[in-house]
Amino acid sequence: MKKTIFVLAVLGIIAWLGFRMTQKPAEAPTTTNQITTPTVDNNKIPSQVETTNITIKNFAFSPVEVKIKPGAKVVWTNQDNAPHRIEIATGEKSSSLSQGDNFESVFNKAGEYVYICGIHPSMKGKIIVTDK
Ligand SMILES: [Cu+2]
Repeated sequence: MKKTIFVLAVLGIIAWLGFRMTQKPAEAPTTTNQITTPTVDNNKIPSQVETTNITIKNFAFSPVEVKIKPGAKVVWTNQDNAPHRIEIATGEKSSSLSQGDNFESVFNKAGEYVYICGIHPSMKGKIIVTDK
């Protein structure tokens, strides 16, 4: 009888220690992950995401048509004194871009995306997203 109680007590201590040990490391990696993961991701993003730049100058997009791979990013930069606003056929819109402002969008799905300037609808451009 005494032996049983002793065994139960030992098992109880082991269980308690085990619980403490599983709890403590669980907290520590969470903290380290929060610190290390964004750093790693930040280092990966510039090398992994292809970026294509489009200039807005003299009321025109240049180049007017670009071909990119799925997952690539397009960055529009307004070099005009006049404000421009990107409106993509997907419904995505930029705010009014002043001179020097830029707008970026990532295109994940293959297809052709026509966009215009919401302020000057005669300004048109096209993004072709293709794996080929
Ligand atoms: Cu415009």
